[in-house]
Amino acid sequence: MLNLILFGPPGAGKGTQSSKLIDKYGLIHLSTGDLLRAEINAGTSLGLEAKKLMDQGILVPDSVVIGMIENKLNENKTAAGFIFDGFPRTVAQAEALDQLLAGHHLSIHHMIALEVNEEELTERLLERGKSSGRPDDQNEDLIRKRVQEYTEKTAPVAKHYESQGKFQGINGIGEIEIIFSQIEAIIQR
Ligand code: B4P
Repeated sequence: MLNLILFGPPGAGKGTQSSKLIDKYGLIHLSTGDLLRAEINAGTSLGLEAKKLMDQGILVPDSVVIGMIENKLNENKTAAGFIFDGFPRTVAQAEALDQLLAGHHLSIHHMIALEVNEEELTERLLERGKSSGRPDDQNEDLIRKRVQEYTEKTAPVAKHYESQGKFQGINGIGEIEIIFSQIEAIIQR
């Protein structure tokens, strides 16, 4: 069993590296961003509420994303492991995740943080916005708001896992394959 958190600001490459990890290790990908966008596309009331916040670059309430993760853990009891991508994004979400995993006799093995500066993040997201159709990728002010939310509410989550001896930071700028090999080195350690 391998349970990883991929951590970092918006556009750091969490989704990109997650798909490579899934291919190699057969893990279940739990991306709260993807789960929320699925709710939006399905037109559910949860999706409609989440969209209002996501389109402003604001985090959705903890209770919403914690409930989604709980459902997914219950649906995948025989998984080889999980990649948590974009979750936890607040200290309250991190505490809830620890509790949920303990209830399944599981725990996090590594939190791997992709470190990327704000200028590079903005450039990447505006570039993705040209083809993704994501409203939150198409406006520089909105991207800066997302980075501000990250700095204020999400960055403190690193300390939570640092205190458990699970935090590992790596340079998220450079070739995707080289970043992936650094992640693999952490997993195999
Ligand atoms: P997410 O969907 O999690 O979006 P993200 O942070 O933009 O994605 P990521 O870092 O995975 O970027 P990617 O690899 O694609 O969140 C969206 C919104 O949902 C949030 O703002 C929030 O409102 C809400 N939300 C989600 N989870 C929540 C939670 N837990 N609590 C509350 N609210 C929540 O990479 C970006 C781009 O960079 C891509 O185009 C990629 O090709 C490129 N790239 C990747 N690696 C690269 C590299 N090494 N070099 C150059 N380009 C690279």
